[in-house]
Amino acid sequence: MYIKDIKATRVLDSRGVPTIKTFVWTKDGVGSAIVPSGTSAGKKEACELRDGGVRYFGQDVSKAIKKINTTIKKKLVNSFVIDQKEIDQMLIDLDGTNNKSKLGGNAILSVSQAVLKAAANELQIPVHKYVAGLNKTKKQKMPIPHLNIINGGQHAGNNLSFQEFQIVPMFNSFEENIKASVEIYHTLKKDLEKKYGLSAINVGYEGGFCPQLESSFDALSLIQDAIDKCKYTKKVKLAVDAAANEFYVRNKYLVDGKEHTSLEMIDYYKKIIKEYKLVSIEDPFSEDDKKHWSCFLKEVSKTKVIGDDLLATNPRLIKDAVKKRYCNGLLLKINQIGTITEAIDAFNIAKKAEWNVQVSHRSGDTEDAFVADLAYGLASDSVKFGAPARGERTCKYNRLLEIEAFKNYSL
Ligand code: 2PG
Ligand code: MG
Repeated sequence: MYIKDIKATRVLDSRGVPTIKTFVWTKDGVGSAIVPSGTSAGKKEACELRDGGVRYFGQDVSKAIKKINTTIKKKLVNSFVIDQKEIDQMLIDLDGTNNKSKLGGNAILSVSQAVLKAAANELQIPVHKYVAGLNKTKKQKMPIPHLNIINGGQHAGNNLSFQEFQIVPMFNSFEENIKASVEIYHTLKKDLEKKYGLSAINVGYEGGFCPQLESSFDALSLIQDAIDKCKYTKKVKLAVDAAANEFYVRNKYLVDGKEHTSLEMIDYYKKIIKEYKLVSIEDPFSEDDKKHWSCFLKEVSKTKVIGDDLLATNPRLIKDAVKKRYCNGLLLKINQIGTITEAIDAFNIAKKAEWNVQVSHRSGDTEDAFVADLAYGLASDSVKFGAPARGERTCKYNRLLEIEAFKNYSL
């Protein structure tokens, strides 16, 4: 049950950027974890330690790896591997900063996550079950997937201002949800090719298509048409991640080629909600425009307003947002905060406030499917892992598919 050794090495994320893979060994087992990385990252996220300089254009992580292989290893070897909370606290204390800038949030998370996997291995139970045990989840459940099938913003080489246009299937099983999503994805692909030519079916960072469209309305209409064509109108809804930080310039929002004030954006969102019955909108405003988060929340009733860059999975920021009523949903990204324990705290604070919690991947992701186990183990309301295409996205959907298919088996 004790940690015998820890080693980290450099691997690549889905954008071809270096990231960290860490292994944690116990006497009889091993756990490993690869950390993801964001492109449209919020300002309050845990610091990602990168080398700078010329290697990998400054993106290398050799310093962070060295910290794991020396300082962190020295501190954690001989710790009890199932003491997740204590180990995470040791990592936080060892770092000693409030944004994990000394050791790097990427270094810390890779260790925190690998420790969890090593513990589950040691106990010979599935990772999701171990997560459920950590947080005393009463009943594990399959989350509702949000699949990002048109990419824009920083994730695509097109002119769409919003970053993600998602479909939200609401069938009774995860398998049916994936089936419907795949059918819609391929229908959309055919429609795009027919209407705009082959270049429209190129995909962005998260596997969604990136057609050159005039506005968010066009993107939502195309998706709605594909849903209707597949006869899923009643069961599949729409959602958006605006990622508004990215188009907030000098107190204005640059959307569809025009400048909008915050109040005009409220009207814009109300219009798309009305027309497309969105189930959720993520980051409708910049993290620096908090006032309009609260104004907006007062005006929407059924649509969930999800905070991502605004909250950075940070328990302190989430508590503040609950109090000030900025939003009613949390996007949970473990690398924004840097340890599993703090991510679980974030989850619990949000659930206590009766918020929706959506466990999320990053645009720079990897073949590590841990977030699928985390979502199922915590019984999160929903997940977003990108399109139903490309390995770093499908490995997470596939993990939930296999968990559902073999419910009575230990995997
Ligand atoms: C987001 C994420 C993931 P990134 O904004 O929600 O989809 O993007 O990882 O680039 O921050
Ligand atoms: Mg987001």
